[in-house]
Amino acid sequence: MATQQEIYHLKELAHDMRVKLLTLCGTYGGVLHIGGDLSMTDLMIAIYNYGLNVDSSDIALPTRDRFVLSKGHGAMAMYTAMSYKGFFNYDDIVKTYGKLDSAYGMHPCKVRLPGVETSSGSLGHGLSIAVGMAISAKQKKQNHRVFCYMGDGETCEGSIWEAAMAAHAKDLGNLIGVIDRNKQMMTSFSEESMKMDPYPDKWKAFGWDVTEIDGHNMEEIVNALDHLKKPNETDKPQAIVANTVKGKGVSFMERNIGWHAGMLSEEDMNKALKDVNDAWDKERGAK
Ligand SMILES: Cc1ncc(C[n+]2csc(CCOP(=O)(O)OP(=O)(O)O)c2C)c(N)n1
Repeated sequence: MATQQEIYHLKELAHDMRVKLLTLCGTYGGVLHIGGDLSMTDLMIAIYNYGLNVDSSDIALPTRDRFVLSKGHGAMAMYTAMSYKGFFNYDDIVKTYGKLDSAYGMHPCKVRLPGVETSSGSLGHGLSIAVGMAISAKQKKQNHRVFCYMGDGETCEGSIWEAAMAAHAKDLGNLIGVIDRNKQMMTSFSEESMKMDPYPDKWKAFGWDVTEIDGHNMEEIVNALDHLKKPNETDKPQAIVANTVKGKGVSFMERNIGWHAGMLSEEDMNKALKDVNDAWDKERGAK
């Protein structure tokens, strides 16, 4: 169980990460998947800096938890969350991010970045990879867990549901799916394109244990991570359906289809930074 202090520290990191993402988006001269990065921020901070059993000084430890970023366009959110855990130096990331031949690509490459478990970017594949990792761990009688982070739009891919069925069939209690349910895709709102609700029920129907949370409430995120069953306690794969907001924290980005990806002018960057700094001041004042 996390102490109040630990939760406050995670919130502090999430705020710092928002500032870093928005500053990068306004300064590096290229496009960032800023909408989806901001919907991931609280979850990724909590996963890497609280929930996952990983050690950046021993990245090949067989007992480490595995993390698969299926929503590969959220790479920058993952690199940043990992940097607080000591995997990467943030200044190194921003020096080359998104540039030709950079190790820190817009989508992650495990060959170039030790510590990243899977290359991704083409949506719909991560859960199948995670299922394979979880089957392998079971066969080897290893007790670590495999986390797979998906976008809700991504879960329109049929391959996700094939993998979900396989996870149930193979009794993968060591597999955890985290779904970033921001109800937006690249150019549309999810419910307009595909009618995904009742969304958590779909995972339940595929044999998964499901917890639904507010993906921007650090207490709820930490509580959901705390209550995950251990691989030796269940045969059911577990899903955390996290209700999130694309562009979270920035008034002109939230739920705005135009902000799947983009770059910020200096004026808009300052406006965005003021939004997140004001929210953080309010949060701190309430402490
Ligand atoms: C197979 C495949 N088709 C299309 C794309 C282009 N694409 C990138 S992000 C995205 C939207 C994904 O929506 P979601 O998974 O909900 O991500 P989020 O809205 O959280 O960014 C699409 C269609 C892709 N990367 N891979």
